[in-house]
Amino acid sequence: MTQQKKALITGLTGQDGSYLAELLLHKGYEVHGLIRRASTFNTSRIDHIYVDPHNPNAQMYLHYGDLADSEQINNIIYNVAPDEVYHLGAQSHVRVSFDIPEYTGNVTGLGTTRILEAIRRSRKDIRFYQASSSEMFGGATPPQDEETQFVPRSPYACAKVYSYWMAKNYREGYNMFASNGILFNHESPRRGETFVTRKITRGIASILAGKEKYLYLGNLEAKRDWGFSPEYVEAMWMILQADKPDDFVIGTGETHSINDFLDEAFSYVGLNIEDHVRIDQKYFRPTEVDALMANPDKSEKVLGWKAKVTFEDLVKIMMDSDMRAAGLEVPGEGDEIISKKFGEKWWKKD
Ligand code: NDP
Ligand code: GDR
Repeated sequence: MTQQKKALITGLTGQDGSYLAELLLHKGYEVHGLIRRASTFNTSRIDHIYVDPHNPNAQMYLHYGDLADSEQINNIIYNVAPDEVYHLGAQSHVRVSFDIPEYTGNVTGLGTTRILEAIRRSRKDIRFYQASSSEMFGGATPPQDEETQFVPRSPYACAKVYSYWMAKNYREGYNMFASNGILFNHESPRRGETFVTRKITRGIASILAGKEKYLYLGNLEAKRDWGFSPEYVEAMWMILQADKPDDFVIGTGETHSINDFLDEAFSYVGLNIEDHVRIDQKYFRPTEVDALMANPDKSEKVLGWKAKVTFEDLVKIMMDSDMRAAGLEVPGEGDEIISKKFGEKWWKKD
């Protein structure tokens, strides 16, 4: 019998952390997660998979800590002794990183070094996944791949570039299995409410429910390569199962503007954009990333990973979910896409 694998996830309570935990539990892993103490509950994305540790069936364990606290990180990595560490924890909001650049550098940048150091000091054979980002490409001309130069355009992106290089440095300097997944934007019904896709689908649901009249947004011209989070956490797992540590771009290979997203979402529910969308300067960024589009050829060739959910599918999946949450009747095309493309899906609640 093969031994049960143990994984530690930072950022367990976030969009990706919650799907990844579900995927790893489904694969039979024992899952450990770093969570922050908050004065209100911050576990809504993982409540449905949480089992009280007194229960003999419990396979997921939570550990209080913070990426700014190296002592606790050292303790957790030493005591848990995981086989794999998925480092997803970060101050992940690009616009917010302009307001709190130092904090973002500490958590999104130095947080990675704290984990890498803890691994190096405890057991160097632990496999490490770094949540790198297409934001690192910033001002580089699309399409972007593993060879594209980084041109970071925000404190967040600068912190991620630092983390990317630290992962590579520990791979080369200490022979550690440290890999970067350079993931392009990926969304889902669990996406944080202030990222643009979720803000739009949730905003439209509120308008339909008669709670709001307008949706206030910033730059509608920017283009992104948007995919579906559950598929992207599968890529993270595949990256750590590869024969050797390496860096991989993960994306769909398509790009669309915020305007395209609005068109698709408003037409899905039969509303008029002009009647409901207003521009507010406060959502613009001091420096913008104009266009991102992945060239994901390497991940398809080496990992066998390819996105199934298209841009149009994604909008429908997110609209159905937010309309359901608002107590509205749902068009249902998003639900159909999920069952057609995934059959028996491994994630439960959305
Ligand atoms: P989220 O913002 O949804 O989740 C971030 C997670 O990090 C949360 O669990 C949050 O905890 C945790 N966190 C934040 N600050 C700290 C801290 N100081 N100490 C410990 N934990 C902390 O991000 P996503 O799930 O969308 O993304 C996961 C990772 O992938 C992030 O690193 C992100 O930067 C990166 N990424 C994301 C992409 C995307 O399109 N989603 C694309 C490329 C990279 P809490 O719940 O308490 O706030
Ligand atoms: P991004 O995602 O910055 O790409 O980072 P976000 O959804 O915040 O912005 C995408 C684009 O939409 C424009 N935009 C707005 N954005 C927000 N949040 N709110 C608005 O009202 C609004 N109006 C227009 C932005 O200017 C931008 O061009 C996400 C995060 O998940 C990162 O952690 C991750 O690394 C990258 O994706 C890949």
